[in-house]
Amino acid sequence: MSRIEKTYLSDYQPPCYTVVTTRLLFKLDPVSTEVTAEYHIRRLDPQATVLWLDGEDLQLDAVWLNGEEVASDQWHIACHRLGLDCDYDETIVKIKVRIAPSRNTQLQGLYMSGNNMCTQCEAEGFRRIVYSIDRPDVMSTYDVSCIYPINQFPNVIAAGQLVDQRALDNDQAYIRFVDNSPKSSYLFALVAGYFNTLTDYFTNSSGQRIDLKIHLPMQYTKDQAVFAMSALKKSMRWDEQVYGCVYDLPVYHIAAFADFNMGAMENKGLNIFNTSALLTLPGLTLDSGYLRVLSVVGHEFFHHWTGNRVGCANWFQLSLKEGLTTYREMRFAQDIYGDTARLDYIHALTEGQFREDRGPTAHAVIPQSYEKIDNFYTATIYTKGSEILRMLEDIMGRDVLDNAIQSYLQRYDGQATTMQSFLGVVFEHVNVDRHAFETWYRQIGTPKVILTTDYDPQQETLSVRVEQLAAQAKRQAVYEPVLIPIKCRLWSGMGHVLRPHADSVDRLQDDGTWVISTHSESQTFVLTGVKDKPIVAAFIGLSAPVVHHDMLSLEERCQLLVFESDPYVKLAQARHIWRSRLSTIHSVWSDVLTNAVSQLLDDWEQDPATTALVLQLPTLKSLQEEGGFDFDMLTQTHAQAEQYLAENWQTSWLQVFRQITQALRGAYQWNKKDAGLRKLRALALKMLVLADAEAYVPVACDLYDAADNLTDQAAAVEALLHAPGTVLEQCLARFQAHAAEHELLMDRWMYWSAKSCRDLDAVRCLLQHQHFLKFNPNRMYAWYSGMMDGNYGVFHQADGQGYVLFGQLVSEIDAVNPNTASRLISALLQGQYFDVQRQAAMRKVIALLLKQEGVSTMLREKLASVS
Ligand code: B3K
Ligand code: ZN
Repeated sequence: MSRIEKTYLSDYQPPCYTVVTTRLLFKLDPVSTEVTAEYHIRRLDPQATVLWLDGEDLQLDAVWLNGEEVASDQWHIACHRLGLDCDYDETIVKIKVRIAPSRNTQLQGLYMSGNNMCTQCEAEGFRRIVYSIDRPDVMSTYDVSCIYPINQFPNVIAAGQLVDQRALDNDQAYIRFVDNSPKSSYLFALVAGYFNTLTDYFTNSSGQRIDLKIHLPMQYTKDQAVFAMSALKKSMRWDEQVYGCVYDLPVYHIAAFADFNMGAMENKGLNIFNTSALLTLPGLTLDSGYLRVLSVVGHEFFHHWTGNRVGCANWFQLSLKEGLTTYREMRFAQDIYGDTARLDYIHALTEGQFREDRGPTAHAVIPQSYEKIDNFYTATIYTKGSEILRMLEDIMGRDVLDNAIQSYLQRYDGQATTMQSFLGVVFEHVNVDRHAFETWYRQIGTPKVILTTDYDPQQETLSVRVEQLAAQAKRQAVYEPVLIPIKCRLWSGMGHVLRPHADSVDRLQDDGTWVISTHSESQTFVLTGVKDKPIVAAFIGLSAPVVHHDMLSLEERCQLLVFESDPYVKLAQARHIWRSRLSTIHSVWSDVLTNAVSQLLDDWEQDPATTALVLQLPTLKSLQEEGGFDFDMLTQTHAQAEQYLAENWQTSWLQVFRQITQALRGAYQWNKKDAGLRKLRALALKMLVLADAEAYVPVACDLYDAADNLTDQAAAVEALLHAPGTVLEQCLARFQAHAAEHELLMDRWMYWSAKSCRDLDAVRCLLQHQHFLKFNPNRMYAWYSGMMDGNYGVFHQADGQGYVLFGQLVSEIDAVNPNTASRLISALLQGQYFDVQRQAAMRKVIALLLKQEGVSTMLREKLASVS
């Protein structure tokens, strides 16, 4: 078994030695690459006499200390560390190792993606390239040389200034890059291969020209990078305008590969992307995919300041760069695409982060310990970290927060720092209860807020009582109140906005919204000047990362569905309605709900995207994993409710379908308006096929045939998932035939194939398919999402065989790539929401996996969270 020690925040010590300069020489060869590192080491702690260097999966060839070779019997290698006696204030340490990129299936360190070579060093991948002080608070300059076979790798790129390049004998070549601004080792990057390069430039606000280059492996045409390039330029301009963050290196490289553990990596001057987060074409990319590319390109660019220039002192501070950068990314997406972009972040919070908080791997935004930090690139660190900051907008206004962020960046430029330093600057700008705000970072779990209101028509006052407690009371014995802004709007029963007196609330706006903020366990606010009995639309825009309850009647909820313009409030109310109706033993439907659905469908043109989201039942997975359902019962009621929704409004769905089809004539364009229309039309088509397959399966097939884009093809396939017979199979076979051209289309095919398996035998069969590539994270996530989005019932079949099959698969993937295995396993960690029989079956598989020889530390840390 691999190493099991934990790292604790309380044990953090600054480094004893630091690295001033790093010189690297690579002799690139996929089978055996020789890496020589020469470090100028400076002692920081005068007491230190042993220099410890991190290393993993390295073959150590030689070590020199101040020019003298150190005999191998003088090396101390233990627990992935090399110790060298080093009683000097300044030392030159040189180390030669060998690594095998072609056998590196973990995709951490230097590895092959097809015939190309690339790196991934965050969080601890640099130590898989060469022995190093691999921690974020050690920052060094980099001088990187490569000797490489020119025919195999015509393009070799590292960050920094290209200072030398020449041909050598024997078809070898030499290249050298110098990066004189110090960076942490996790930001090191190198790529080598045969690339198609899209070039452009950007003139920064100081008038300096920045060359922009997107490098794609040869099988991808440059047009697939055009959208990403424009997104990059938009991000650069936006960051200058909003935060005054100017990019001042002469060149910005992006390279993309099909084998990558996550979306992208912000290596300074040389971002590396997963092709899935960079390439776009209408026939390749869903509408949601375009928004993702815009956001991820922005995110990685914004790291240039929040992360790279101002870094983290240790990995416990991860949210300092990831929460803050996600916040900046969200602002950018909203500014460029429009307010509906916010819904994706809300979804990531309510479906991803809240689920994490309810499960066994719940952790604080600043965790106290970890075994593998790679397990902590989570929704909590990213999304909750971002949402905590976003709250300050509702309390103080966006400008104040923007100024605070700018001051922080100016003050800490060039340093690796902590969340405390950041908050120190923030509190110079904002006047809120610091303790109650900081508790957000320390406390594990989602707060629950209960709102009760009392209207006094004589006094025209509305009392709003706010109570906060832990959402998972059983898991959180002690709950400390946090600072919570609640943004609201009041509606009369006739659909008019009611404005309270401005002095009884904070930040009363023209649109009738206002804010109350609390940091007490319970507090009552009295609003004056409320002229009519109001319906409170609360937590507009999800103004705090909490679950919230109110005492509205079904009728009031339905009124909000119709009156309120904020998509989050609509969605939250719809979700509440579906959830409570699906859990009643009575019929799901009632007159008020029926009327609201009819009205929403009549008024669909007001906001097609939100109408689609509101009229879509929450998924089985999301309902079940919130607790309170008998799974078998839920599966039945869910299907019945959906069927009724389809049949009872068949005429409306048809009308919507026809009108939108009319509106969408013309070639595909990605914009908010068309994307919203396509989203609602997709739902309408699915409903029509559910209502009358015989009549509408041909309509779906026609849409598939006529589609000039993947989004409409997806609408047809998703509708055909509900069709009887073999029509779906035929459609997928056609899709597969042209998907062979592009692995991202093959991922889509895998997603739909997983979704359409009707039993475990079909799943087994798919696992044997030649395109079921266990070493490729994208393919595995595609299969997994297909299972979880559309085949949840087969995965959770009562005899537990789905879990057994899944356990075997995860174990095989773990042997290849622990990162992927550790992400997939989360499906098995939600046993608490299932019946005893299913829980026991999941536990059995977990126990078996834990006992397996060679289980990775990453996977074991996750498995151990439930045992
Ligand atoms: N910083 C990287 C994620 C690295 C994940 C390491 N396991 C991407 C990002 O957040 O921008
Ligand atoms: Zn990031």
